[in-house]
Amino acid sequence: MATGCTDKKKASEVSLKLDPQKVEWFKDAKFGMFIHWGLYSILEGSYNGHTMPDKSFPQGNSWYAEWIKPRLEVPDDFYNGLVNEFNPVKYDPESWVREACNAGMKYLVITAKHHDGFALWDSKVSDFDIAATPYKKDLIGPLVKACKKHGLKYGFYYSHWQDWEDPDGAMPFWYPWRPDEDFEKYWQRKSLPQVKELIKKYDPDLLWFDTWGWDNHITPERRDELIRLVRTYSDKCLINGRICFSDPGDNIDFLEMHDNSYPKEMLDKPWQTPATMQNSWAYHGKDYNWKPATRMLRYLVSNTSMGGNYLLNVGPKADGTLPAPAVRRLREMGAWLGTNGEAVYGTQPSSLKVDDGDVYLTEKTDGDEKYLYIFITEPKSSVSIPSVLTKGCCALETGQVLEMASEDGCTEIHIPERLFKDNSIVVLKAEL
Ligand code: JFZ
Repeated sequence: MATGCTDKKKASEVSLKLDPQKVEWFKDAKFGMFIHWGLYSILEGSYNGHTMPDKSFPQGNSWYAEWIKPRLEVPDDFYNGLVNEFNPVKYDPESWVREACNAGMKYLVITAKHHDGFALWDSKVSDFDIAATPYKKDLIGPLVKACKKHGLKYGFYYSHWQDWEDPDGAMPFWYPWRPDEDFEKYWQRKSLPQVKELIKKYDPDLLWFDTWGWDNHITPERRDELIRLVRTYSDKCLINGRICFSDPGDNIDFLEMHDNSYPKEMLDKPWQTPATMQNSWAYHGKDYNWKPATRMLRYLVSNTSMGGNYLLNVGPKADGTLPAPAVRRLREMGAWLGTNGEAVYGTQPSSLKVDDGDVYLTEKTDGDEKYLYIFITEPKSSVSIPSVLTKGCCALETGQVLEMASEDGCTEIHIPERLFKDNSIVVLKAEL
């Protein structure tokens, strides 16, 4: 089997830039699964009678359950002691991968280590890892195996900057600033070696690094040191822009939007939006703010129409099961993509523009044929396309031919009311 993991190259042979061909799979993938899972999953967003967000703590106003330790001021001993409780006996990585594939997702990104510093694999450079739990067994390896079996690309979120367990790792902004020479110790002792472990052990298709703001320890020099490390051991692994939020440089492979944020225009690099189904990334037992599947499909379609991907998060419970509301939404989205995926995968943004915020377009070339796909997200009786569509237009799901009329270089497509009766996004297909 082809592997991207390479033997150590000489420093002089390492190019910081990856061959753009290696990003093609990412551009065609459109839809991926993000997984936030770790010790914080045990607490489910609550500690000691307090539930996030809780404004009685100076920094408690956040839904992000993976941030519970600093935000609800959970003592180090208590939090780090959760290693003695983490025991995901119901973990079945193949069922996760099956849900991802059935949802129409083409890649998966899991938190190998989040800000709390806990590693989901048996790390040789830290004892704060899965090997210290009652479960003991590696969580990453079996997931990678299931991804390979089902043809899903896979990558790891790795918190290279924040590490709340390591005495020299970066802390949230309201803590005393970590002197740079201390941070350097963490960087050399844990951060770089763990990234190397992840690549050599699991050969990931991408790495998802995380920084924000402007003032942090990840300088362009450290950014390049990390990129060099990744390129030294892998000739396929993609790197996201948040490796150095303030200055990603020219050698990253794709841009990461802010959480749940959707650009209004095209970007000159491949990109994706990381997004939540609830407010929290990690499982939060009292976050009932589940987004409807149709809304999430609309985000997916909107990003696709602008050439971007949608990385949708699930937060598994500490026992290893996926929350029921997440599973139902994944299946609904997968059902829609099952009949409409032709308009999503392998498509490009269209050069045509429609002046209607509820309509999105993609295009696809298939041999000599060129198709236009029209996504209609709110009920309407017609849509006007700024092109003459002489070859006809139909509803993608049923093949029903729609009436249309051309005038002044535009085509008005008539849409039967019945098409909107089941409340999902309607896709039309036209030949250009
Ligand atoms: C980060 C993490 O802190 C969070 O826990 C989660 O993993 C998410 C996917 O990424 O959150 C961020 C990072 C950057 C910004 C906002 C939230 N930002 O730049 O605005």
